[in-house]
Amino acid sequence: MNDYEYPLNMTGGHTRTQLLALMHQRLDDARFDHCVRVEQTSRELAAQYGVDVDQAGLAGLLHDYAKQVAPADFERVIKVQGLGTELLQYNRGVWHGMVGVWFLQAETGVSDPAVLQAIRRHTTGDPEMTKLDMVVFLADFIEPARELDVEKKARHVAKKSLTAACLVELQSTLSFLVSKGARIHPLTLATYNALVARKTK
Ligand code: DGI
Ligand code: FE
Ligand code: FE
Repeated sequence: MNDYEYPLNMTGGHTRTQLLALMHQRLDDARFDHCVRVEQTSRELAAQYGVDVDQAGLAGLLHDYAKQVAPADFERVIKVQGLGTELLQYNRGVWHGMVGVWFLQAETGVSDPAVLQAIRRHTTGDPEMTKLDMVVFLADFIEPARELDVEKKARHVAKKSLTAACLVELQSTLSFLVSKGARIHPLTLATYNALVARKTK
């Protein structure tokens, strides 16, 4: 399928094929296929924006590893690890990245700090987002199966500016969440404001 391999010191000693098998234990086929597409898009964006292609590809591949972990299991980790009761007010949409890395580390041994950070930040973003974090954040939104007009717009903007394309994504996510009456995580808002400031600098 793909002829690349990741450095074993980034993967907890697993070959890519072994990582795919581990992912299949946690994810249904549709989510698994999305992850492989995000891997490919992350590698392309990384090459375009001068980011480490292996870190981006690996983070893209693994970004939704915990997407289908049971909510009760997330709640247990949030409590046991003392991640704060505020976090309990959200749901799997927010938890699977920032809490999901706990499952990823425990079950795969993947330990590269930059890779884990990009996964942790892939849903809300972070005001201190690095280029690697932005690549994975954006790849999730513009992978080839994403076909909404706003996703096409972000794909187009991504040809010129990583920051501007991430802002298109955040505008869309925030509008969507507000339209549903959902609680906005403070990091989602802080990231939006930080990227607006970066863009106007
Ligand atoms: O995991 P994916 O579906 O590929 O994409 P994602 O990780 O970017 O987003 C997962 C969900 O998280 C999506 O439905 C929107 C939601 N989300 C993102 N930011 C926030 C949020 N949900 C709440 N309640 N608050 C947020 O700030
Ligand atoms: Fe996700
Ligand atoms: Fe995703």
